[in-house]
Amino acid sequence: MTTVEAVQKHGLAAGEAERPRSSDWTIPQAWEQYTAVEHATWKILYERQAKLLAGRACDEFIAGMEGLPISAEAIPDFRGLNDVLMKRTGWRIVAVPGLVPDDVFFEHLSNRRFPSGNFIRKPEHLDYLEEPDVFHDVFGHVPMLMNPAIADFIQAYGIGGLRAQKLGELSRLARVYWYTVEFGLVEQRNGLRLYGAGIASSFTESLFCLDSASPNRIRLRLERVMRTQYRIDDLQETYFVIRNLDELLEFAQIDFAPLYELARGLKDLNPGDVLSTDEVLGHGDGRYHIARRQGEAA
Ligand code: HBI
Ligand code: FE
Repeated sequence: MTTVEAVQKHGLAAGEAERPRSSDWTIPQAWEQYTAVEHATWKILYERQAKLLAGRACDEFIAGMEGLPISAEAIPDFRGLNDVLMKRTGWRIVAVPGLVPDDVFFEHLSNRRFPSGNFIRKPEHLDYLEEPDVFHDVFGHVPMLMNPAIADFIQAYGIGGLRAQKLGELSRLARVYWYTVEFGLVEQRNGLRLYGAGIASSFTESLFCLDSASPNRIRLRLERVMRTQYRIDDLQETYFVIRNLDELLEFAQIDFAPLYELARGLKDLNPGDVLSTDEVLGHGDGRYHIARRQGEAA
């Protein structure tokens, strides 16, 4: 989602009151200023998700979590996370007030800096996110940044994002990020596992993406994903599945320009579309989104 879309959709962005003075939008995490209520919110979210992710998140996600100084007890201090992360993959986390403009986001990623919201959601909105907060960004994204393949892929996305902006192809590239880094599934020896941060940080979606009969699960092909619109305000209708995380590493080497060209000649797809050319691992019955649409029509 672009910042403009987010602001149009949700009204004033959460960080609006304290727009940063620095051009890269970074602010201090100000770890000392988190309140007891904020640490308690983290604890509720952490304990709920940690339990759920055993047997659902991929091995690399679990290994990443175990390697980090991250626990239920408190919102992590970025300084401690960065000591470990820097040594492992050369990434570090920088604090931002919420969504940042696309070019600022890409500039950070292309330099192996991951922007993380420094605030945490309100306890009365545990499952509602207006903008990425510290739980989504740190719990969802940082374990995977411990993995070399994802680490390189996200940096390549940053570099590719700056290029895609110039080509006017940002929406197509953003779909690749959405259906991998945010909502990706991967095949592992014990079955399908989640690795996307949008799923890993969501109670409802970490169940839905693997256990529900509703969504489609389709083998990921780059040119297919680039054509596929996504929803930012609800569970996904389709998840795209990779064979292993090294597949993402291959994408980091590919020149996307010819793929954009190809996709431009074809029409965009709706989130729930299934094509005859798809390798379908599971054709969803769509019951969840059908019910939603009936509810809206009533
Ligand atoms: N800013 N903090 C933050 N986090 C995001 O995930 C993010 C962003 N700005 C732009 C953006 N994502 C997307 O619009 C791009 O990936 C296209
Ligand atoms: Fe995210």
